Amino acid sequence: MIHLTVNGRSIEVDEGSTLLDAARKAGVHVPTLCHHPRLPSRAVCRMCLVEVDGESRPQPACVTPAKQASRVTTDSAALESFRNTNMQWLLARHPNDCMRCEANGSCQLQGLASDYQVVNAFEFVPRGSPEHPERHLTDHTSPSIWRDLSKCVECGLCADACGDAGQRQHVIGFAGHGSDRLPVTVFDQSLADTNCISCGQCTLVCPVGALIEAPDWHDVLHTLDAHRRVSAVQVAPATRVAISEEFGMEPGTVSTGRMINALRQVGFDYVFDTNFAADLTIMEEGTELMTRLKDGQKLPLFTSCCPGWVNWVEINRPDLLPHLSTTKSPQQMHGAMTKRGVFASMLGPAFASGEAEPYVVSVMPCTAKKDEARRPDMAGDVDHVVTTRELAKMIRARGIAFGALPDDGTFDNPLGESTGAGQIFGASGGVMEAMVRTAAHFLGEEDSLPLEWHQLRGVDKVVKTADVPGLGRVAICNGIAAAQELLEDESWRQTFVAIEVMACVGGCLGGGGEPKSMDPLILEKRMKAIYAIDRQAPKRRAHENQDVQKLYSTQLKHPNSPQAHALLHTSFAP
Ligand code: HC1
Ligand code: SF4
Repeated sequence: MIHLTVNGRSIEVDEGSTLLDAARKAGVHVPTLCHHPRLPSRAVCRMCLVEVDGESRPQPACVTPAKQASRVTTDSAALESFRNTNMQWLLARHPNDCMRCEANGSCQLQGLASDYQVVNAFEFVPRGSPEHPERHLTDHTSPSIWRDLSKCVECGLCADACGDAGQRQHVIGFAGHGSDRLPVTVFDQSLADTNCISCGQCTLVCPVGALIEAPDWHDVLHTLDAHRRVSAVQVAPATRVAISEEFGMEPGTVSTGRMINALRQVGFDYVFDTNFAADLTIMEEGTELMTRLKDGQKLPLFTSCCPGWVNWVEINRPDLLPHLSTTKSPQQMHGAMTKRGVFASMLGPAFASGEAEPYVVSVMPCTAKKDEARRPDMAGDVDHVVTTRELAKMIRARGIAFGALPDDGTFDNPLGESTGAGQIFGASGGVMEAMVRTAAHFLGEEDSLPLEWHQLRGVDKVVKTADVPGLGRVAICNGIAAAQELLEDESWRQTFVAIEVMACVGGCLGGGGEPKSMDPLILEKRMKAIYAIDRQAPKRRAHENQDVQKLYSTQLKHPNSPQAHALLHTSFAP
């Protein structure tokens, strides 16, 4: 252990800790703008400079190792004055449009400007460069991610989140020097023309509003206010947990009932559960796996409910497309059932015939779901996708006191009933665990195989595997970097029967549309909550969902039937 003092407070930290870790442990706030607990520190913003006895110059706390018996000062008059001047320089290059910015209220620069009561004394010099007048600072070409480099503070976190420390996509990298330096795409292309997979991890770490999810929430509120169509919303498994964080609750707090009540107050006529369609996905995908096993074809089967992963395959490895399950994702299945299936029939003949259509919105922890909803094969299943962060904005815009709502709302039916299997879709390994539970049933091994598969759980950025008696070996790629690692060795072809890939580490609970968090344990906390919901569920296997079974007996006949294929399956193209 290392013993040191921070502002006179004695503190003990582990070997390898930084001065920033020590300050935080001592309960001392040191400002940062370019630091994120899940990425390497670059020490570029200089906001975290601290004084260390014996050092002639201030040191950046985020990269300076804590040393035995150090005496550290974080709040001297000289440091405060330096930070204030630093902020003035940053603000001199930042547009002053906070009121209209999507990051308003969550922007770290805005927070620091307020903390340091900065009165901007320097002349405003916009970003971009006279040398590169052609450089596009704003880019709205992607259906998932918007960029506005005029707001960039050059922290580099987006480049790291997209690079080797994160998604290994390298879509964003720095170009230019001095005042011209900006994180741009290769050849300064529009995001839609790059190999961006829409995962949104860059938006999770951007401390300002330079990278955000393409905002759809304004359109949703306007559409609801027009009251022209029957409206329905579906909510993803991971959202009911993370939404709590947006309203100051402890990470891992489950807010299912509160969220349902809030969605009704926002103005939706029907509130449904994506988990219902996750159970349905298991019936379709599990049956598809059984058929492929019987035919010995196109194995291993890759899951296809993560649109970031599907994008990656289409862009980088189209040869793998035959291995992707043709089953639509739960979001798209749910949309199809709402627009053209059981819910439309319930609304009456005009809806059943397609003459009238309900307005369908989904709330997802994922930015790539926006792009998925626009895929040509499935366009129209879902009208608008909003992220967990956007849902919080909608709730605030409506003046709803989320924390004061009772946690007692219930989903509408049909399309609202679900099992614990649908819930665990929100965590890395959950889709496979749900599939294994139902495959055991298909194989007549339900009593002999375990319900819980702990080998498949966890948020570490690795490939997880398990041997399932009667089925074979299965794998989980926790994050797109883990998938690339698995594919580097051709043995995956012979080793596995089924492989789950989620593009974001942790699965959907770590999705690019989730609340931004500086808690290093945030993924673990959300994951625990997701498995707790499953443990408490009265039914925990997808095939036990009575409404799903009813759907088969009335409309879809049986899993993978022609009727099911028409509504619940899709195709992929390079
Ligand atoms: Fe997901 Fe899924 S689990 S992809 O992460 O298969 O986004 O939560 O809704 O569609 O169910 C996301 C989450 C989500 C789908 C389901
Ligand atoms: Fe990279 Fe994902 Fe951001 Fe695209 S969305 S730029 S792939 S981190």
